[in-house]
Amino acid sequence: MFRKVLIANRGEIAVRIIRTLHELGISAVAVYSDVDRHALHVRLADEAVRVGPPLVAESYLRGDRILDAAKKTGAEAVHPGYGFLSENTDFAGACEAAGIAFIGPPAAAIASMGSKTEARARMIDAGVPVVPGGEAGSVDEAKITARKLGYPVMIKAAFGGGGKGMRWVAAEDDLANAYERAKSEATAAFGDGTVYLEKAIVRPRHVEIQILGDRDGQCVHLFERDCSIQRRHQKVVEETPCPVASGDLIDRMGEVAVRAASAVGYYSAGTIEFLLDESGEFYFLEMNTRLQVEHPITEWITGIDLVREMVRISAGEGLGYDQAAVQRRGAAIECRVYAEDPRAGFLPSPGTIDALRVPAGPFVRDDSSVYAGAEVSSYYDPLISKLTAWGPDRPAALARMRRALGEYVITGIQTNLCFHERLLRHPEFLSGNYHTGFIDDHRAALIDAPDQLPGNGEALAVALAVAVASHQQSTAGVADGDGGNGLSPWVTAHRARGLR
Ligand code: MV4
Repeated sequence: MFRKVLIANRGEIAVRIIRTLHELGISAVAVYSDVDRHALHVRLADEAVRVGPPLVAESYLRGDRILDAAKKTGAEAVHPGYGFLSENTDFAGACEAAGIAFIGPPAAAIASMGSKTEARARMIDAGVPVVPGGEAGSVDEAKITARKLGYPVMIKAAFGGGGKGMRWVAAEDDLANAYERAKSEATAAFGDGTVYLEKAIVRPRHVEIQILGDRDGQCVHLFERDCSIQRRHQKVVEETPCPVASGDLIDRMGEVAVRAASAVGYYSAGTIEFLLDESGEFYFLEMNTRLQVEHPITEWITGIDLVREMVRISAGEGLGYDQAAVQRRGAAIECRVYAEDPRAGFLPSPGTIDALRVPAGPFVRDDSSVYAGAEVSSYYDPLISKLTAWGPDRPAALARMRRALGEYVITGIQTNLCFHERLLRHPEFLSGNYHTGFIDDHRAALIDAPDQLPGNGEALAVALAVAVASHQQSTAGVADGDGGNGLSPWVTAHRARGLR
């Protein structure tokens, strides 16, 4: 096993990785940019190395400097987390060439899955269902392909991601225009304007399967996550089980996911994304060759520490268990807490956190890297916390999440906590019958609706902030600083937000 590992990342995921390293008795090396000098991941690590100025291109994306830091500190392996260099074939290759283990999949598997057209071809060969599609080397070829597939179709960038270079085309009249736009967007974003066509799936759900494989070729799946609650290709809430999927469907998706990973010689943790259509058919979408943001909900239902498994596999250890030994229990949900203002079009809201009260208690986990007085920088992702909760079934997990959200207080910046509180009370979300268009379809109820305690919400919020900032514990039920409304400063935050 490794004695020292460098974490090539920042924020909550760097903190989360350091925690597992410490549980394994491994020394952790952090890297940081100038604005992160006082960040939690730096404080928690055993050593830390500056890698550059705030801009990611000059710090967290500088593979050369990060490798130098690993060599200098004697780290035997690098964990890339998610984002940044985590799916960079050259970086993975450079680590291995330098004799430093890359805690992730082989570089060749990252490369195969990085090209959507190559990935589709490999998946078709492996017998994995993909969305029917075809080539679109010119507008004329696109027309022929689209007629074969039938409208609506999607134009997609071969090297795309995150919805960039992607266009929905309802009818042939719109094809030429959409084609040119997708092509120029793909060229600008990915330096390669190659596009192809897929038949459009109407109102799909995004359901993904977590897999784990070792270097001896053993591979298992750890069930699914439903990630359909997204906004502009940014996930907001994830849950497991998928509320509409039968055990039989998940067994079949899991078997296909293992086949997909094995077909590219995959090892480490990875995720196979599927679109699930309204008739219950599923199609391979893409593979994420990294640890994912939403991995904690899988940890909740399986009891398996995914980071620990990645480290063990990278060090050459076998999985040591088969599919039958991977059992699921209960339900889990994640709410991503972003520093953003839903009422201002979800504009990022960087700044200094004044008061912070983090939820805790039974079966609640908060993965974050913030503290009272911490600065949420505009240089990086506005994700400040991943709040997850477990319950024996979906209603219990949701009730726990509502309880936890009600404890959460963050002042000094805007957050989407109120959005989450509303989402977790929305009848349609509670029914489990939602799809990837849910947030757009329910904007009014989730964002624009007025507070349910007119006039009072603001005063309560202020009273609460004062209470938390001064660390008043529960001695006085009705404290002096209650804002004159007669309510305890420890009133739950969702009441302050105008929700029950
Ligand atoms: C699709 C689709 C419908 N039909 N492909 C969006 C991001 C990219 N990774 C794939 N995406 C989609 N591909 C076909 N053939 C609908 C989407 C899509 C989507 C997928 C998953 C989660 C949220 C989404 C939101 C809008 C569109």
